[in-house]
Amino acid sequence: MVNIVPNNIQLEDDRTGMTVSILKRAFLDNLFYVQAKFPKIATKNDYYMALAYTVRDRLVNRWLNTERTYIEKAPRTVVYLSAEFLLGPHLGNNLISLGLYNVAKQAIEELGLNLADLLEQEEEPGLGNGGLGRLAACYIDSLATLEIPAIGYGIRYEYGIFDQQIKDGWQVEITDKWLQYGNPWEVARPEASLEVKFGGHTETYTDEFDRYRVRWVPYKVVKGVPYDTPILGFQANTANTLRLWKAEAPESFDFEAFNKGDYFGAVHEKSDSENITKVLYPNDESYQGKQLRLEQQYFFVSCSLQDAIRLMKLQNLAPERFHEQYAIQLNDTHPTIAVAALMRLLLDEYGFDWDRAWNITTNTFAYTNHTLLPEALERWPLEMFGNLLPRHLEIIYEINRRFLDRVRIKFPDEIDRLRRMSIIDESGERYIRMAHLACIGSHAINGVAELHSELLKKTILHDFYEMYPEKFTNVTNGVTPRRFIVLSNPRLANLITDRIGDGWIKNLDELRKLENFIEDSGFRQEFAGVKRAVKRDLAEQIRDNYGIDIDPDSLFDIQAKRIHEYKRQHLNALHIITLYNRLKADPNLDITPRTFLFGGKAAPGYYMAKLIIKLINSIADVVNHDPDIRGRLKVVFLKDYNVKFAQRIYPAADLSEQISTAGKEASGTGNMKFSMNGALTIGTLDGANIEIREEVGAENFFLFGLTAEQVLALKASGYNPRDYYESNPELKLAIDRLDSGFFSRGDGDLFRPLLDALMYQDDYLVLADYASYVECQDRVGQAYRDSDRWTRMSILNVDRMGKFSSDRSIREYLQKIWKVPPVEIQVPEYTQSNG
Ligand code: T68
Repeated sequence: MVNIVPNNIQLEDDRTGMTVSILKRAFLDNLFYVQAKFPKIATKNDYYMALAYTVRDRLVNRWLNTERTYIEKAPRTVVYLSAEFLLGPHLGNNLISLGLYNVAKQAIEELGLNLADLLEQEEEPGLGNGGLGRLAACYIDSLATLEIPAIGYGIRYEYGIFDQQIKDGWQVEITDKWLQYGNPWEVARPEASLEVKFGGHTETYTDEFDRYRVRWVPYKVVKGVPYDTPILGFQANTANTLRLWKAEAPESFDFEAFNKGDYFGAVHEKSDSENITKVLYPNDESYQGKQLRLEQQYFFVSCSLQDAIRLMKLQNLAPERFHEQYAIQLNDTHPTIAVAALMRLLLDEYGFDWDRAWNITTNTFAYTNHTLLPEALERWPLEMFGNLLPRHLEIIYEINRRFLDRVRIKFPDEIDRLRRMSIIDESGERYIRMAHLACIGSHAINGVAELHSELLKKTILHDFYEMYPEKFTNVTNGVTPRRFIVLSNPRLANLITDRIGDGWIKNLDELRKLENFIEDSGFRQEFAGVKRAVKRDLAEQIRDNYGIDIDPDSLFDIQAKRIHEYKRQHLNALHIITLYNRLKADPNLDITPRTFLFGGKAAPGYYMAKLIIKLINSIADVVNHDPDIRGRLKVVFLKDYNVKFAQRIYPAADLSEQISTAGKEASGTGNMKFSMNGALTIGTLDGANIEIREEVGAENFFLFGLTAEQVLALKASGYNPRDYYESNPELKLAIDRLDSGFFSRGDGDLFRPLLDALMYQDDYLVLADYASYVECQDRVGQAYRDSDRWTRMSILNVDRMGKFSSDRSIREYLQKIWKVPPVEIQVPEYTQSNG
């Protein structure tokens, strides 16, 4: 057992003190001793750092007691393996978890500063692309809040998702130097570094028991250095650890090269090693077979598995209990090499026989799929894979051989099935199919919304479903109400708490109590007042940052998410053009004033997505400056959409755009965050939209578009987008205006690639859904005019969002897959914790 404090020395009690005066003293103390600044010369960032350290000091006791409890009690633990954690800023969240927000606000104000200013200083760790990485962040929040022993393992990218600037309407990418002023929330643990092997070859030998064994002789070794961040539960003593790995060169390797006198070679090798965790790949939903990406994946997976086994040693547990000790979730296929990596450790390092190793492995892993898009499915060229991970390739061959034997038994004489299900794709150049390895090596496979899980079984994983029906399940995504209501929308949170108490924050189903207030006009007025106030704040920020005046009383119609053709930002754009065209045709037309806000990044190599950004900005240029419009339509593309900004956007929305082609969006999570903050959704029957509509009621949801089934049927029957263009005059005019260069200063070629894709291909059925979308938007515009009715619908959206708390999702994972019980953490005062 670890003594936190030697018997004869007491730590300063102030570190746990939570009063205004203690916080002020601690803040000034940290400014002086840690930042080494006195107030007169301190920058805003110094003040932010001083407050961050003050808050961190107040969670360390929980963190260490959690760690100590886990070492002593060795409870079964969830391991969340994810190449991405899109955390967002820590300070505000930690203040809320500790119940310190208001005290800190007062302390900071009494020192003549402003808490909002300091919160604004934090550079967020953008260690993810979008929904998948943000989901991982919500899940570790819920795991801690539910007091579940859990570890998140991932990669400490030096550069996270790029910063987006807009120049002349186009996206420009800037590197994200999130670490440049230091990160007060992480603790480096170089003493716990591990080594990861790459390349080389394998050898066989016989061990002392005369058994045939394999040894991997690598070409190079890279060091993994862990950086730990505490993940505090809301009003809980549990503070779990997010452990992110940074790649460095091992000293021994430098040394060899130095001895050969090759100084530059040695330094070069060092920077080569560090490259592994240099930068996050900025592609969501599309896969490129880059070797460095595979190196990233294997690097963090190898570190994490070794670390988990090391922790078991500390707990005096033998590795054959690995699957009893850990439930490891694979967040998409990115960490799936873990299946082969754990097999290798058990076979080669611990000498287990195959069947025992395989039993442990398959009982350990579970796999979450996040997409049906074929271009996103990971496959590694076999040769590259074999060069980098020769032993893992051998193991994968053996997994595959045994697996195909079983398929042959279950489905005799089905050669084509074997070909389809093999881990090795041999249709042309040979590839390793990671989703197949994940399905074979896991005991559970889930999609992230009902429809998505059904489609997985019917389409891309159909053969695996027939092979192992019992493995398949659904866990609909959820989001944390701590960050996405309490922190991001304090006015709404206070109003809710004022009426129903604060139990809803940990038990979101309690929001249903709001229904009792729906006939209370005072409540409805207050509720509408909250929305207006939040919209006014955002309008002010947009005026300051963009010099664009938007009307807070207009309908805020918002689409904020990664830019992708399947998400159909261009369908939204066609609607804006349509409204514009109507006003040009009849400037006195009585329409509902609207502000269209867009936010989102395009993958740097995705030309069409970048053209969509240019399209939105080009439309904005024309619409915002046309005197005929008289300010009734405004369009703003908000640059550099990230978690911090998302927190300002969701609360201000009246209308949430969830308009993906049915069957393409696995779940969506932004849809939940908007709705929780009282936005109504205009959406297709896709992903979690279906379940949101079920919960809030069809009458409180604006539905349009083809269903997933109709999409397939239309495509099968020979879809011709041109027919829709020819037969719909409003659509024709919108497209013709784009084609004529009306929105691009006469340059008719600018949007040609986009228009050609729509007119001749239209993979995502934009033209087929246009009429239904515009008709639905007309209903939205009408509904908004009855503001009391709108407010009622908005309240009911908040009221009925309980299902979409990530706490519910985590409970489902626990019950269906992980089977990990909670562990209560006792937090004694420092002075009592000597024993
Ligand atoms: C998203 N996927 C789904 N992928 O699109 C979304 N992909 O429907 C779902 O709600 C969310 O996952 C959570 O389940 C992604 O965000 C990626 O970001 C990604 C990143 C790298 C490679 C492939």
